[in-house]
Amino acid sequence: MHRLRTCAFRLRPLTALQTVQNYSQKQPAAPRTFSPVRCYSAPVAAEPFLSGTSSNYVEEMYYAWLENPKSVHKSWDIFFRNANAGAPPGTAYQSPLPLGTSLSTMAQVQSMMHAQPNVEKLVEDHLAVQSLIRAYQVRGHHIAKLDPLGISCVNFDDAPITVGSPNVGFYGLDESDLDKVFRLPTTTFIGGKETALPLREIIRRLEMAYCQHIGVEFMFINDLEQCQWIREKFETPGLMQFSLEEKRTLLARMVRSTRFEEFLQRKWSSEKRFGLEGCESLIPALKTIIDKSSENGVDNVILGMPHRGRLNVLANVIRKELEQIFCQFDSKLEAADEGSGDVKYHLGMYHRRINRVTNRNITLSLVANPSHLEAVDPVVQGKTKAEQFYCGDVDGKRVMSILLHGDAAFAGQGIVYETFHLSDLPSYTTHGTIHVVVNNQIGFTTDPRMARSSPYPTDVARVVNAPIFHVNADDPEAVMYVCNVAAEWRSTFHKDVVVDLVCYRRNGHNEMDEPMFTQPLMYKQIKKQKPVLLKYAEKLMSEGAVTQQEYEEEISKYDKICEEAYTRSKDEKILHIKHWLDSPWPGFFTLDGQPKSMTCPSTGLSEEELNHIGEVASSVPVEDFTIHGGLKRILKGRGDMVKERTVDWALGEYMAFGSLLKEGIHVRLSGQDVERGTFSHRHHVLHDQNVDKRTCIPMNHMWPNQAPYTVCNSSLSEYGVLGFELGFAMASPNALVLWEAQFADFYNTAQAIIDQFICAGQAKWVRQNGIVLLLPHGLEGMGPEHSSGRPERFLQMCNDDSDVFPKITDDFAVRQLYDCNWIVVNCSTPANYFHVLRRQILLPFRKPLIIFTPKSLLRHPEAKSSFNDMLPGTHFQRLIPDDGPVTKNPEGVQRIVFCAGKVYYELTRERKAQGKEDKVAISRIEQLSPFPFDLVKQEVDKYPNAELVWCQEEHKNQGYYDYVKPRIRTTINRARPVWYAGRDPAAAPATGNKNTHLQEVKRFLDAALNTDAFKGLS
Ligand SMILES: Cc1ncc(C[n+]2csc(CCOP(=O)(O)OP(=O)(O)O)c2C)c(N)n1
Ligand SMILES: [Mg+2]
Repeated sequence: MHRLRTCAFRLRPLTALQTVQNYSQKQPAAPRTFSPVRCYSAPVAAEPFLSGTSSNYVEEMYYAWLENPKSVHKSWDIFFRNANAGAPPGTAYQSPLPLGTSLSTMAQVQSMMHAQPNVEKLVEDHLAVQSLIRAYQVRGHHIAKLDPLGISCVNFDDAPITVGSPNVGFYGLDESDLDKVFRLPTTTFIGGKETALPLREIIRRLEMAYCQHIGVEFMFINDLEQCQWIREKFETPGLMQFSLEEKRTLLARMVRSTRFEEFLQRKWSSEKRFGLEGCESLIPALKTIIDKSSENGVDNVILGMPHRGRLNVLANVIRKELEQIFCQFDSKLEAADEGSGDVKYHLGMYHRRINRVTNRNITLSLVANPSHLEAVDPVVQGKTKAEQFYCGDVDGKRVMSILLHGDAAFAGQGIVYETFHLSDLPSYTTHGTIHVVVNNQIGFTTDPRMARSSPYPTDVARVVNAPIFHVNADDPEAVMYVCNVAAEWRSTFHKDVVVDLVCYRRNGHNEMDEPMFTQPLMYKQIKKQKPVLLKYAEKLMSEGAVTQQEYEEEISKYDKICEEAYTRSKDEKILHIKHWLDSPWPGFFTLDGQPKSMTCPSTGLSEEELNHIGEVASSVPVEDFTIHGGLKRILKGRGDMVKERTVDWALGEYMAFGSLLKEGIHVRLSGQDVERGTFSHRHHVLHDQNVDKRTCIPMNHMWPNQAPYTVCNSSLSEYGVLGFELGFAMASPNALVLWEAQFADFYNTAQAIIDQFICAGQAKWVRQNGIVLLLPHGLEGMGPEHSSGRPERFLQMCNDDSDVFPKITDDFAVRQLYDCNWIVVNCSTPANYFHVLRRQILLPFRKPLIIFTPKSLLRHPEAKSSFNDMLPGTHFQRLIPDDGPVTKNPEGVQRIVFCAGKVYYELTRERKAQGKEDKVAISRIEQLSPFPFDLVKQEVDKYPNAELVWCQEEHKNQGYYDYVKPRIRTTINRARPVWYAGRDPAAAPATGNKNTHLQEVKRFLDAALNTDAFKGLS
């Protein structure tokens, strides 16, 4: 840190290195190279007086000249005329002629040029000034005073660059030019109403705009209108003026922010709270963003944030009742809700109130999150998108998100990048997020030199051309200013923007930590640092904006509020995590938050509905639309199936989605290549073969007044997109939201979303979520990386007890679902897939549903279902018993093979080949978790003399075996062994060798069907 913290700031113009050398050797200004300007008929690369940065200036002149040749200096007039007439490089420029001279020949002009050296200098000087202005715009932030501690470690490069009046020589100007007046280009607003200013004033104003407490990074944005907008916001003289009232409000907000932390510290000095000390201006920053956005029409703000300052944000931004926060510090508080709960600085919140500044209603929610830094980012975006969707806010004018970040996490976590890349995609955009970074220049004990390779923690935002406003957080007015601009940016351009609050962390990582162990010099400096509230109060007092008495009154007023809330908090005996819900679902539960029933109606459909959906699925419901010939065949095949009253996998899915849409349920399917389907079976979006980008989604032509269907190919991100869909599903229970992995193997890059949110979300935050994961799974000889969705991992995280045979009641099946943390299924028939999707919505509560979906079964001739299995009265089958010859003589059955998924078809084929259809029963466990104890018991009771085998295609240490075995044993009271037929244990999920694959299949099928295989082993 110490090497870098003393680094000199540098500003470098865009001219080539030789310019620097020339300058240091005190030679005249280096010749500038020319960057070609559009529209010239003559090549101009060799014009001696033009530099790479002058093209804007020249272009401006050129357009002005085109409109009116008299509007530019005579020298430019001649230059453009010559250039347009085709003058060779180096000859187009001519010094202007004295008035009255004829321009008859080139030679004459040339000779005049040598007689007018001052004009050449004038042009060069203007270009130099332009270059200087641009240098400030590009790199002013390098020398802005951003770090309250003055020890910033941002290191840009090693070029020896300087700015400011003493260094104008660097641009080919000299001291004598400082008082000369220069015309200002249209790419700056420092002039205000003036069009020309003395150089000295130009520099002063640029320093004011770009080199004080605000550093603006925006010149990488390749949109001129956006750049001009930002320049205007920061360059226009006198913009950063605040009214007395604004200053007093700001002070009051700083008082709340500061005194809240002090209050917690006084009352609970040994509790972790990840206080905000050192960045107290975060609170006015967020309030400013919210006020401004509310003024611009936003009425719903969804926030995501990490630990730092979270309680303060809850108290002073979202306005959670203080006693609700304080009572969380009481360890004797009893939990009122089921589930494990979470620490106070992870809980979410939802609050609707009046914004006092704008007098408009505003809903604020803070999304609950795990410790996993930044994991909540895509979740917030998904929830925001859903809220926009449900209120018809198509361009994000009413609903917006704010994401807070720590400096180390923002730079380090890849999910930040993945989330940024969703920001402009049609089905994922939330039309601009405001990011606020609490840049305390440290992450736990690691300083930035060791934590990132980029100069700023915010550089990741540049990939989406988001402007970045760095601001010294010890200057609350500057903070308020940039936050206003950020909110205006979002409402103007609907694109992401970053506010980087450069601050410090007054304490250790938490209140218990000793920072001097690892950052001694930084913390010596921090100890000397006057608290920002004090600094700001002194400033306002010296300006006469407030009196000492008023300031003290403001403090005691807030301290009193805290004390009173503290007293009330002692009356709280019970902790209701329900009070911390970030996404309530009004009307879905009873008033006390319970499901309205413990039943699930039949998930079947009428014959007419099945026929209708089938017809739409096999047609093109718009006129004059040419589809691909191959697709015609596929649709015809679907039509034939409908006539035969059967469905395959894709059609079964169609039936489920199409029927839910009729019932007003929005269906959203997202993931990589889901529109066609990775395995080319789905085809939910038809593409006109003759008209570019003309598409048709038949599912949206299903019924009058149906709910909309969204199907969207996603970016190539699992973590980001799954998080997003989880957030989308969080917003409403009346939507079926599905995320499909390309192959299930890839889901593990989203593991944090699965572990932290999907598996444990309800237990931690009493928040239900009905997201569906479609995980294409199955060992088909495609090698280790396209085979397994790792069912063992999902099953291992199920919360049901393997050793307890549950009490079987009438509502057993539904109650089991209610009690579980998630549902894991592997359906072997399209009808069952259809039912489980519909059940997901018809249940009176929501649970995540993990479906291992097939690949080869998509086209397997036997993997089809009859309409009969989907009619009214039918339902999802948790276990599909064998209904073949074994049922005729159950006593004679020697073995029951339990299995799940596609291996069933391999087993039945082999059983037939071996002529054992009356000896071996094959029973499919379709819902692995919660485990169908009741149905498994019925099966084993049915075949009293059968030995029990679990067969799976996965390796022994993978798949379902470790989960089902103890549960089957519990079901039979451990009276019989449960044998294993499957692959041996292995590190990789599958072999890369096709031959080995086939041998393995043969071996385990033999074991599964050979009734002598386990003789004598018990
Ligand atoms: C994904 C993840 N990895 C590691 C941690 C452990 N951890 C908690 S806070 C922290 C430092 C965070 O630094 P920063 O983002 O700068 O936030 P600050 O605490 O400084 O506000 C770390 C590494 C975590 N919570 N999440
Ligand atoms: Mg930090």
